[in-house]
Amino acid sequence: MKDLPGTSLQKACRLLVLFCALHLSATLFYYLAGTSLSPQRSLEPPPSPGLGPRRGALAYTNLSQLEPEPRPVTDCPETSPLLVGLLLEKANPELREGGRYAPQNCKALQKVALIIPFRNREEHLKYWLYYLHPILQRQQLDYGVYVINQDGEETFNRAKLLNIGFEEALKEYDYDCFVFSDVDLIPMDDRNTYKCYSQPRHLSVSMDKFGFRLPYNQYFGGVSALSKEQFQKINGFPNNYWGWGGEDDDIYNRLVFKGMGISRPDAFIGKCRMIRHSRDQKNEPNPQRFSRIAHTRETMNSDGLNSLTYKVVKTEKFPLYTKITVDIGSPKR
Ligand code: UDH
Ligand code: NGS
Repeated sequence: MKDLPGTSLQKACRLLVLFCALHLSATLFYYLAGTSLSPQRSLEPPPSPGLGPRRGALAYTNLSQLEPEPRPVTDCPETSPLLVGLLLEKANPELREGGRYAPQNCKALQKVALIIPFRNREEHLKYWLYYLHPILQRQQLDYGVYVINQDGEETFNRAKLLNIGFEEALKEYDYDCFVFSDVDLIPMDDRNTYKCYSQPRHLSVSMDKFGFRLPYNQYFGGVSALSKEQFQKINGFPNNYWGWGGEDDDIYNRLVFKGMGISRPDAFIGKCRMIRHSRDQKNEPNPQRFSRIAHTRETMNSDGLNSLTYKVVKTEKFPLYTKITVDIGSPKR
């Protein structure tokens, strides 16, 4: 019996539906099997926030496998290859002769002359140079160190030596700031910048020997910084304080009489140590100091830079400083 045309169409449709159902089930099977069988997705470590690109488990395994085997520790060589030789010079390779320095990667904001009054304090000077050079370089200053050495055996005169330092340093370079420092004072914090400010600066404000505080409000001794203009405005420092004491009080008076105030770092940043020592010979307390500081106003315009006389005996350029030995005469008797 021959099939009717309608019946064969029905058969063809059934076949097609069956084929589609089969195709769909196969697709579904492979899809489901695919998700549950991909191992790396479920085993990966969670991304660590903020740690950069995500690394897979494979990467971790490989990295740990690459770690070197610990090597046996051998003896250090007889002579260490890390030694540099002469400490002070080698530790400051960028210094120019005479204790000059300027930063290489930027232009320093100030040209600073460091002036040290000096006689027979070689040990202290070594400490000062050892500590100060690295600090001054970190402070990015264009600087030079001038040790003004009083010649002969006459009574010491700190302020006159500082005046001479000002004049002599200016002959060498166009300094715009002058830091006057005793040889035995070492700052404890490098944020105490050895530079000048809009007002004269007192830097040694918090000394160990005074229990890290000012001995009195007007104290201006130890380390101070004055710009060229500030120094000239007060006619420099007095020349006639022979022996210990009072010259720093006279300088304070001069600043006040010329309408200036004192700028200071805070007591924490201004901490410094004084190298302990006994009193020097020929620097006994000056008995005239009290009467002199009582008359600063009258004397300051005629005693100072404009009355300064001295003779340079010798100038020596050492790697870490310039030493100028001077004959400063004697007190008027
Ligand atoms: N200075 C010298 N040589 C001297 C005298 C003074 O180089 O013979 C210089 C030096 O830079 C010193 C500065 O001048 O740091 C101030 O002098 P100073 O020693 O008179 O002042 P200081 O406050 O000592 O350091 C005061 C006497 C301390 C006696 C302590 C007794 N325990
Ligand atoms: C004052 C002195 C200052 C001196 C200061 C600190 O009495 O010159 O002590 O001295 N003034 C007079 O004598 C008038 S110190 O303790 O550092 O030796 O700087």
